[in-house]
Amino acid sequence: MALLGTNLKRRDFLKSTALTTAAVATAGLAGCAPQDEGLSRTGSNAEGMTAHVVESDLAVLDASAKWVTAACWHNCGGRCLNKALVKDGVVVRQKTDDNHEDSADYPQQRACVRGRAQRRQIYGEDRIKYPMKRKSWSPDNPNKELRGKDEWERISWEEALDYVAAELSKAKEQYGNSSIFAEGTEIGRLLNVFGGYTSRWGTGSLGTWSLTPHLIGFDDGDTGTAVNDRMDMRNCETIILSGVNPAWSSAGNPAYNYLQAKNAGAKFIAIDPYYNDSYALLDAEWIPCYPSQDVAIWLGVAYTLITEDSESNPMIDWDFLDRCTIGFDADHMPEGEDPKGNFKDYVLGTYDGVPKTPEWASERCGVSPENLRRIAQEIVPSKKVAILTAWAAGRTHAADNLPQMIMTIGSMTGHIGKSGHMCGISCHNKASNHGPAMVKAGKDGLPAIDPGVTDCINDTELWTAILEGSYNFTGTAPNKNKTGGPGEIRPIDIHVIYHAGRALLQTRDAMAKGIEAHRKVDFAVAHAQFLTTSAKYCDIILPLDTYWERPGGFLTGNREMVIVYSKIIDPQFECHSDQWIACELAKRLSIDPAEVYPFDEQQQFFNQLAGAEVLDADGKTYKPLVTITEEDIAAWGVEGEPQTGEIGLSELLDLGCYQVERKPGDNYGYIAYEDFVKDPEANPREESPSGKFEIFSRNLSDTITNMGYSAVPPIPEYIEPVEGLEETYADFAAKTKGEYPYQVFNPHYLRRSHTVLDNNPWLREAWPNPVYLNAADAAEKGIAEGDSVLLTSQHGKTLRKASLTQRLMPGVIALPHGSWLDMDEETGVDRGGADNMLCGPVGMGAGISGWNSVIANMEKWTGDELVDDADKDLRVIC
Ligand SMILES: Nc1nc2c(c(=O)[nH]1)N[C@H]1C(S)=C(S)[C@@H](COP(=O)(O)OP(=O)(O)OC[C@H]3O[C@@H](n4cnc5c(=O)[nH]c(N)nc54)[C@H](O)[C@@H]3O)O[C@H]1N2
Ligand SMILES: Nc1nc2c(c(=O)[nH]1)N[C@H]1C(S)=C(S)[C@@H](COP(=O)(O)OP(=O)(O)OC[C@H]3O[C@@H](n4cnc5c(=O)[nH]c(N)nc54)[C@H](O)[C@@H]3O)O[C@H]1N2
Ligand SMILES: [Mo]
Repeated sequence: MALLGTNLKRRDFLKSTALTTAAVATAGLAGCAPQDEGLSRTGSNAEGMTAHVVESDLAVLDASAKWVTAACWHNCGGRCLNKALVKDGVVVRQKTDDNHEDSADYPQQRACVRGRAQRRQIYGEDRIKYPMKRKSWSPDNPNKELRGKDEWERISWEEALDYVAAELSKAKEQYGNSSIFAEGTEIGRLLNVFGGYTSRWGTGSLGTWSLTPHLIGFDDGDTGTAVNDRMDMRNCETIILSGVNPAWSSAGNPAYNYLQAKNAGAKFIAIDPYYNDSYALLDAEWIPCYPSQDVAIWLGVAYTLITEDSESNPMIDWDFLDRCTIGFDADHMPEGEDPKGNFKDYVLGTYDGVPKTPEWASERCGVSPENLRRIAQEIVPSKKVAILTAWAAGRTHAADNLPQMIMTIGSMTGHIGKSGHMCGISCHNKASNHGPAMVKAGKDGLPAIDPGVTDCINDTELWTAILEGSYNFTGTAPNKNKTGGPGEIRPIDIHVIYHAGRALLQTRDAMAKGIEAHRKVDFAVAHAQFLTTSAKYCDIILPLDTYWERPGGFLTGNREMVIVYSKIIDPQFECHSDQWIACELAKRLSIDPAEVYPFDEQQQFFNQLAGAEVLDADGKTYKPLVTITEEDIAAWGVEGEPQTGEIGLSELLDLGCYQVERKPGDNYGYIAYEDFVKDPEANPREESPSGKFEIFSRNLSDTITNMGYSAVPPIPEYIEPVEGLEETYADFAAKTKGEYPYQVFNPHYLRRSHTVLDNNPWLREAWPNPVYLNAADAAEKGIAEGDSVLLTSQHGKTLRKASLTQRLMPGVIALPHGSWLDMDEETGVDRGGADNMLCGPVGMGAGISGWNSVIANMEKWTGDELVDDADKDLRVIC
């Protein structure tokens, strides 16, 4: 097992050349191309790195070694094929997709460096190997204040499960089920049978794109706010990317897909505070802007479109506005509304006396007036244009109308619903390629269990609710139900925190409050693979297996393929799955485990295989994917019926991936909103009350305002964000800067998938995780490359080493998302660069986590110099 488990530090590691060569070759740190493919992609691949053949030690490739498809299950937006070479029960190599020849139309699903370094993770010496207990914790004397600081001791599974069951029972008896706060699908099933628990919800990834699009008719079913498929993107002349970085944050093929559009002749324009690697790859022109101010950008553009439109220079698609939208001007207002409330008059300042000119907008978004006018010229209706944005700009305060603003611009220019024209989201695992899934997994068949408790806390108040005893209840899972509110202040009295999914203490708003909340409750427990931030602040840690140690399953999200992974190795040490833990706890809580899981994980996987479907070549009908025989069913020891599909069960498991081949002109093309735009009367938008795109939406304004966080207007007006640009000034009009003069945003970073893989030594070596500063800003503060920098916000302090760049808008700091907290308990300063140390418990609009609207100060750190992450000790506690 301890194959990679030596605690080598970077310096020692580099001393051994032989070891370095072997490790680099096997981990794929140096390159990304599968070993035995031709160099068909010589330029940059999806990660923006040069493809190159890696060396390999052929000695391990003997007959007893077998390639098996391994899960790469993280939430990085990528869906990539990852194969492990297993010899004598140990993974000795990893590789990626070599199932078929690579081409732009039918690309391989290549894994990134993170995925290929996973072996270093699974075999990490810092795995939680046994149940652990905080030394000073006992049921009668919890010593709560020592959470996060205490030492750990190994205990038996029996003891650990008994403790956890006893604490759950105690909380239920003394304070009721709502006193248990838990996160995790599997533990959620158990706790629902146990009578319920308090859950959480948040706008997470999507920010303002989670609720708004649905309320205004700008949500294309399965895929959310959709754009056209990757083949159609090649028909665009101009592609505007506003806050889009697939090279960092959509692993797999999205950046490669954009490159095909470029090869087909498209010009790229980037509107972003950061000239990121995707823009560099696409040779995009850069229009720098401030973060969190995008509504102002588009208002400046809208003003230009309205005022410069004429018959000889048509800048507005009046026909589109007339047929497909309501609320643009006084003639198109919904019945019963004041005609003066229309969008056009707001932009012109007809009634409020403030025309939203490019000059007005420039002051609020940092884009020069000339550039705002030029953006308008670039997107005129006569051109084939894509206006694409990702979720980042929506993860900001006061941007609840941003999706509506983008939809309004797309409608004004007619770039929606036609080939070569598209407007909306391109992000995460659907980046650059929307449309219905061409192949999909079946359901696991587990019956839903009713929640016994309705309490559900928004992320922005998760920790303050625990500390203060009340919160704003806006419904159970408002984002899933696509509606929220009306808000209702409810008392809440949390005594137990149960972490069994997500990395909440690290990834939710207001981490400093989170630490306090963990030190307040009676008991905290985590299922964990490593001593993550959430686990560190608990009393008991239960050692969790990884997806490599489980029966198998599906990974989906890229419409063209599914990955079917298998078990790679036996569970390491005393690790177990969430389901096993739930069943063991059930027994101790007098619950029959069959009530939680009527059948096991093997049957769940089989059900997904049996129910999997693939789209026929007609592009319309789904048919079963997998052929299953009586023998398969007997060999698997499951219940099921034989069936005929497109591929045999063992062949599918061997390939580990089913990808539908695409060709130009096939039937799988997708044009978002096509039917609606062709004939809005016959194909109304189902979600919006008017059936049209609502540029004026009473539905939006009422629904979100009633949630009780802050008022949202019915048209896309500019609202000052809390902790936005204006708040960096003591006096905005006089332009005197204030105590927190910089804006901070959190790029999703290459080393990690959020917090996952942060502790991987190979990846620490590859990506140091600095804080990115504008070089002129740094010079002004006497900060040089590599200096340690203290960032201070109203909510906390964190340290990182500086990386100076000209690619960042002045006044803006980019602090990568997800770096593990490394708290100096003496000073309260985090040495880990944890982004949520700077974020506060600020809820606006639809309960938005506004991580990209944070303000801070920076200074050169005069304390001890920071140790590079790669030179830090791993957290080995057992
Ligand atoms: N400041 C700031 N905060 C942010 C963001 C930001 O940009 N800035 N981004 C936000 C976004 S977009 C997202 S999606 C969230 C992500 O927030 P999270 O989902 O909380 O982040 P992950 O790091 O992916 O957390 C997954 C956790 O689950 C654990 N895990 C892995 N497999 C299993 C398993 O089988 N069972 C259990 N029980 N646990 C498992 C991992 O070890 C890890 O601790 O963060 C959000 N938070
Ligand atoms: N390597 C890696 N990849 C990931 C993740 C990860 O943690 N690591 N997380 C995954 C997840 S769950 C998600 S939700 C996605 C998130 O993916 P995105 O929502 O796309 O977020 P980012 O990649 O952080 O930022 C994209 C771009 O937006 C810019 N930007 C930031 N704020 C603003 C703004 O206010 N306005 C404008 N115009 N631009 C802005 C940034 O500079 C960056 O260039 O990433 C996914 N991919
Ligand atoms: Mo996300």
